[in-house]
Amino acid sequence: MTSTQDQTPFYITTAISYPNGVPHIGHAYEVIATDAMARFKRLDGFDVFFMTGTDEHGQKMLQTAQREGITPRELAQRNSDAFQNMNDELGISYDRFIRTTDADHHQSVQAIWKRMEANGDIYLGKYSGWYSVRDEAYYAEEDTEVRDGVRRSKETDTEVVWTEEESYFFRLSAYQDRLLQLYRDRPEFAAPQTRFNEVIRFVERGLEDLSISRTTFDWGVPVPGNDKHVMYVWVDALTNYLTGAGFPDVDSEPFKRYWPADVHVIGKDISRFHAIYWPAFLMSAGLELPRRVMIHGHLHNNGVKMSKSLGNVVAPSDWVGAYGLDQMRFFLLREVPFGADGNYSHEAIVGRMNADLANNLGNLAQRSLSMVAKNCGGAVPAPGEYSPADTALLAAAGALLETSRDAYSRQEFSKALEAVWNLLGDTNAYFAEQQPWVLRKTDAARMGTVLYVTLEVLRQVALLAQPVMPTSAAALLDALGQEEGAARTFAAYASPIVPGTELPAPAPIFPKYEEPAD
Ligand code: ME8
Repeated sequence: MTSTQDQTPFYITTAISYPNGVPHIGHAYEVIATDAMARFKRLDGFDVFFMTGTDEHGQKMLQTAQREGITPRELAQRNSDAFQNMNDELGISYDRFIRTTDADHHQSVQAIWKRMEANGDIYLGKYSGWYSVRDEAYYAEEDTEVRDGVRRSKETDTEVVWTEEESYFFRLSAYQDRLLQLYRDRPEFAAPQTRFNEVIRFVERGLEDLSISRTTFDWGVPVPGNDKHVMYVWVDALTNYLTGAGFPDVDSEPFKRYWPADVHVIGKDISRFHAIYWPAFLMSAGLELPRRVMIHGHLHNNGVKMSKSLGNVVAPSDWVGAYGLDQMRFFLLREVPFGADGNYSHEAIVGRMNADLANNLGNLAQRSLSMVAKNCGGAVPAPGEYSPADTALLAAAGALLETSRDAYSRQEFSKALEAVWNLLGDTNAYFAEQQPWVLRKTDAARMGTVLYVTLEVLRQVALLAQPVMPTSAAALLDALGQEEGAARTFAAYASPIVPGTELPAPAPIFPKYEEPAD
């Protein structure tokens, strides 16, 4: 067993959610995708540090708390717990759940501020402009419009209010050239390309200095040396990624090991903050930039945006209850190409559960394992000489680890799963063609070979399914007699299933979805 120190580090994060409400399926989508990536890398021998959490300061939190008649700290505590519970219910393998009210984060935010200030990038001025509390973002006048007597951001449709106050500014305008140079030098810095292009166009239009403090409320981290001001919530929020790695102690082991982050996984509405502001702050602070910002799309309910007023917001736990956790994880990552906007409906979920999981995988496993139980003494049969069909199928399965690595390296989860399920389609065709149930009477040795090949493909499929469906894949690996530990990592991918391995009595892993009786 290699020690962690010998492994290549891999630091991955989600956005940190505003705990001004309870989590919905969009939040679940982001953590599930990031969790699949983290699990894939762990299985592939990396020393993974995976962080998620909650973004607890700012005006939006304050306003929601005031509406509810509680303190922002109480609101943050209540809903941050709800987010953490969601993570636990979804089997998210996070290493740290960070809260921006954590003491070490407070220090970290003040330290990045001081570094930016020491670099001459922060000055005191007066802010007047349009602020959206919902987005915690400023908009230029031309990016707003008045409809029904309310001025709104054209981009996000949220209400903006005229704000005038003394404020510290970050010299974002000075970073335009350096940012454009970064985008040219590192075409992988943000993905997918269409969303990266939007970021590049935005920077090309020119950047204004950014107001980074507020004086009208105090729910935030005080500005060092002037506690009339609290920091703009996005300076505070983005810095969570550094805090997790041990900043401000840049000489600490965790920092040297995990910074810069490998991937920040975020949604499309916050690409500007991550691909423009964040690298500019880090350049100013003299810190390395993250390697990649992966921007996913948003999920829509039957084609309609989720919103509280429409009452179509789905709670993640409802799906876990209705469909099962692994089924839900599979659906989310298989159905929608990561990066695109996605749609979900009961029919689409049931379709995937029945076709991909119950039929293509569950049924194949059940049929082959029951035949082994009945006809091979409950142990993996020994293969004879391979036919061209056996060799072709085993070669195709053997190549899937590389295909998956390649797809995961770009967070193309649906592509990785599509490749595995195409292979399952071929394996089902192979099983039907070879007719092991006929061979049982005519050529028992050949039946053994066909079952062996099928079990070996299932073993490789189960290994690759683990990041997406940890519990079901583990059940399948149990059924295939694979011990926990090394045999379940990708290092074991090319070590075929051992003839003679005793198998437990098979039990169905992916039942068909039945509509509940009224
Ligand atoms: O933006 N589908 O927090 P947040 C998919 N605190 N993803 C969705 C979604 C949907 N329908 N709705 C939201 C914030 N998300 C900030 C982040 S990071 C330093 C600070 C995603 O709670 C959204 O795109 O509004 C974001 O990535 C995440 O959920 C948290 O959103």
